[in-house]
Amino acid sequence: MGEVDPSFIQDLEHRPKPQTIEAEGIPLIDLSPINSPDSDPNAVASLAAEIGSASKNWGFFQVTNHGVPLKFREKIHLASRKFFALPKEEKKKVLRDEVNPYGYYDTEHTKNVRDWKEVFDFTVQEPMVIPASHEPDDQELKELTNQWPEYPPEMREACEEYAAEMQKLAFKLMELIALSLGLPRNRFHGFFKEQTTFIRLNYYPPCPIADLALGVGRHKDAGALTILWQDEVGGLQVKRKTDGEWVLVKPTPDAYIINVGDIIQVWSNEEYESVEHRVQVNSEKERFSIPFFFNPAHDTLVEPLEELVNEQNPAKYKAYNWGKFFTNRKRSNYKKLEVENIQIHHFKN
Ligand SMILES: O=C(O)CCC(=O)C(=O)O
Repeated sequence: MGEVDPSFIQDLEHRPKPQTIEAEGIPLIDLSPINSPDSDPNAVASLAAEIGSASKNWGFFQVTNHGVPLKFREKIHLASRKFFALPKEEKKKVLRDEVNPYGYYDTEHTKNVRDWKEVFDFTVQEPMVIPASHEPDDQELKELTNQWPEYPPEMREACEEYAAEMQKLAFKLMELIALSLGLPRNRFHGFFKEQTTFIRLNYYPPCPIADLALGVGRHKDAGALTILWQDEVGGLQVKRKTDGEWVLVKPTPDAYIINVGDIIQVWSNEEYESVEHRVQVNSEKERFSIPFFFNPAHDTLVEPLEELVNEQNPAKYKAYNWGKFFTNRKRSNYKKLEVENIQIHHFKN
């Protein structure tokens, strides 16, 4: 790349620092108590408490012994490598756009600055039903389906198998989060009978202006929960709650990184917090990552759970319609908008 497109350049205050602190403190949590056949209730309770304190103090944690067989992750990672190695014209045969947001894309913007990355998105429950527009009075819905590339031929199978494993892990994590909040284990299940969950394959090519651009600009995840796999290159940075420093999440082999999204922040009435994160790019190495965004049905009215509010702790948010929020947020992925994209703080009481 000779002349770099200025749309990649971050404002001075958002550029990555040359030296980044490694986040020693991000909890590494062993999920074996829920993955053994005769799970001990005391071990599950202390696991839930660990997840609760990580969600409160960091908004992020890593999990090991998560029950996802390695072969599924290896298969999707390999398919992803093969897909992104294809010529642009081939990848663009499954280009995503404002009509169908699933498929390949290389000009995504986060907070109105272009990200140094290429992505391939697919929905987990097909068809995905969402509002046809972000306009509050428009009741029309639309159905979205995936676009699968011809190459590599195993892409669809690899993605679908991996999605099924992620679903299982996501439900287990939501159960632990429910227990950690003193709620019945299956309290969240009803919200995910129908889903707007999707998976993204991220590819970050080496970047000649790694000190000026970001792979993904700072953002919080709008959905309920994210389960992320990152390769050994590293680049994910989390804004530490205690001092606002950007700290690097050191890759842990075979672990998944979990972060609480905005919806859990609202459901928990801010007991847990959705934390800002971003991706630093590398001037020499390419990097791959695979986030799974666990999102409820489009018609979910997101509001603090009634069991968690009372006179002393009144609801901190007004209810909002998830489908409209999601559709509105997606608009800013395609073009540089003149306004800040929609955030949960717009619904604060
Ligand atoms: O690549 C990563 O580590 C994180 C990606 C991410 O935050 C995103 O795709 O929203």
